[in-house]
Amino acid sequence: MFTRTRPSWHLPESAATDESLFLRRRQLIKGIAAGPILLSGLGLPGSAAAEAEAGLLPSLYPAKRDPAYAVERPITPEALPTTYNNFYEFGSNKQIWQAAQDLPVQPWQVVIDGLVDKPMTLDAADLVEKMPLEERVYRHRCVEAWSMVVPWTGFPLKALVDMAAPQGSAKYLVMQTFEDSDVAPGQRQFWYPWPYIEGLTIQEATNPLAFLVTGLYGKPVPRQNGAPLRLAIPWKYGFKSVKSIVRFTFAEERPVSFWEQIQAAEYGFWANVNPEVPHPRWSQAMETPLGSDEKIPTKLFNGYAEQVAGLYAGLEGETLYR
Ligand SMILES: Nc1nc2c(c(=O)[nH]1)N[C@H]1C(S)=C(S)[C@@H](COP(=O)(O)O)O[C@H]1N2
Ligand SMILES: [Mo]
Repeated sequence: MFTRTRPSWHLPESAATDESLFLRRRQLIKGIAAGPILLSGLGLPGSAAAEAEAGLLPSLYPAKRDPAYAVERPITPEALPTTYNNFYEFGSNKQIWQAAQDLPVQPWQVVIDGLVDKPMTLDAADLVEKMPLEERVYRHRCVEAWSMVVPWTGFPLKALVDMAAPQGSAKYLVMQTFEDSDVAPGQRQFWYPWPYIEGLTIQEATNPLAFLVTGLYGKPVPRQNGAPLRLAIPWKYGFKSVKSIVRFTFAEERPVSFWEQIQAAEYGFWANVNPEVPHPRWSQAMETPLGSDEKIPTKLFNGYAEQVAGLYAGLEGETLYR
């Protein structure tokens, strides 16, 4: 008889030793981690390597930085966030950046549907060209207790919401990652509930901080970081920032997101960063910036309380911080 043996469900814990050793090693080699050198070592044919380098619409970068979004900590060196990733579609470890180069990003169809007056299907390139691109430096705090500070390029998610014209009954925005197990070997692991989806309330999605990312470090966003279009929702744990989005659906019902389907007791819908609410298996009080072995205090709403705390007034009965 065929029995399904399920692995133990969890995001790998950001555990101290292995992880910080790895991070320091990355820092040591960052001098050689310049894209073209490593890409030429991938055995990609010349044109594929060039396309992998270029990404979507390279002529739009760099975009002007918006000084309203600044972080007092230093920006993480580019070689780290581009070589240390969570992208389970390409594998359940952090070393997936080369595997992700197989993802074709052009053309890339985006569907906007559900409870909207203007459902549409359009190419990501056409969408991005319509939108007001700017650069913002944001903090990013993974639920595993590592963090980074990166300059994303993109546009407010609100611009997409406004374009779609949601109906009064729409309460949630659901975002879905591509599905293609030919290029994404992780999606052959049938025990995961593919496709990856995430959701926000419409109020969250239209908060000025909610950002749709098209670029990183003044260039098109690399595939391993969620090309050609990913979310950056800096006051929530990193798993809410869904990558490589193909569908935006406006819904009345709250979605059950990817990680919540896997382990609801550990990864909830709200997932707001709070140093005082531990993960069931580890503390969230401190975080390790990528590239360092120091631990720094985590901030309520990841440092964005002033902009977002008001979104949760009256919701104190909910599990807001997991
Ligand atoms: N589709 C998809 N989106 C995803 C993930 C994923 O595995 N698949 N991982 C999430 C997690 S846990 C984090 S911390 C961030 C990591 O983004 P980065 O690799 O650009 O740092 O992406 C989030 N978005
Ligand atoms: Mo994460």
